[in-house]
Amino acid sequence: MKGNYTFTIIKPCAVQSGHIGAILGDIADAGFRVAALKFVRLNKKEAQEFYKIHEERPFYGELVDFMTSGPIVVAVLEKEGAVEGFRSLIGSTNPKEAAPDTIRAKYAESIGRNAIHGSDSDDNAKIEASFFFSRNEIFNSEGGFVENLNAAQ
Ligand code: IDP
Repeated sequence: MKGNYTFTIIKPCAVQSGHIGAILGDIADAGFRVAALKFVRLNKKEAQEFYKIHEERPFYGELVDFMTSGPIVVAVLEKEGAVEGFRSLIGSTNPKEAAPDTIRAKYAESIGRNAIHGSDSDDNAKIEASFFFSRNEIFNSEGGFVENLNAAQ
């Protein structure tokens, strides 16, 4: 069964360009509820760990440098079929290939500086949300704690 939660990052380029409000507005307009939200800046070790899956890819160093270059907004979002729905909302990795009106088409500068992250599976949504948020920082629609994103799905 497809889950109801996903995880996102508004990346340093979009924060720096003043797009936090517009992007959160697009996310809300698409029917996602914010379950957790934080404004943070990663250090190098944290960025290397978060993107460890891309360690062997040629752009890994560039990605880590970029993701530590300024503050980011991290959030957990709730909607039925959240992971798939959110990937459609943000568009392709390369903004040149992203469908019109997607967040990357609107706010991304390049394939590296592509404005926003969205988890690619329910399992990764849980892992990525847990990287940034503790159990008492993710809320359900009644304001209670979401103990386990997978169990809640
Ligand atoms: P995704 O974010 O759309 O899931 P992935 O292939 O998982 O795309 O790549 C993770 C992130 O790595 C991308 O969002 C982008 O910021 C960066 N990235 C991917 N390909 C390149 C590249 O060719 N050059 C520089 N950065 C890249």
